[in-house]
Amino acid sequence: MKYLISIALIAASAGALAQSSVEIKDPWVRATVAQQKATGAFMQLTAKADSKLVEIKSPVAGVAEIHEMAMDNNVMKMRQVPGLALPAGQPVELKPGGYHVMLQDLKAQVKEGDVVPVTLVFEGKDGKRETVEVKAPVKPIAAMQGMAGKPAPAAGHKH
Ligand SMILES: [Cu+2]
Repeated sequence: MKYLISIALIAASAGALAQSSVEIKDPWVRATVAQQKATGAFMQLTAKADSKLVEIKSPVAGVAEIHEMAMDNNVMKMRQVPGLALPAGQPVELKPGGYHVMLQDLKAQVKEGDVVPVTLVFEGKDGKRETVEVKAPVKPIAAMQGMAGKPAPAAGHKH
């Protein structure tokens, strides 16, 4: 038993050491309908020191790009940006209607309940690159209207 506990502790501290210099919170990918070829991935990034998100990869998509949404002549348009600046200590939101990761050339439908691996490449001020993989759960399109969702089935309802 003691042996098991120490293994668990080692695993936990190794996990902490492996933590990236950018904190990634609440990653998610928007579910698609059949035949849809593109979707968005969203998350909140907080860098410990000034850095940049420079590259995105995901096995579900042939092409992954960093996009921004911006008003252009009163029309909301999105365009690719070469990188996303992450100022130290400042949370940067990737969310519907703003910056997002565009997953294009999807190889299959992305369904609610799936978990999509997304690889993020960050570049520090010194030019050093760091690769971090996150597992982004797939949420239905309605999730963009808020995080409320359906209440969990009444767990206390026992017979
Ligand atoms: Cu886009």
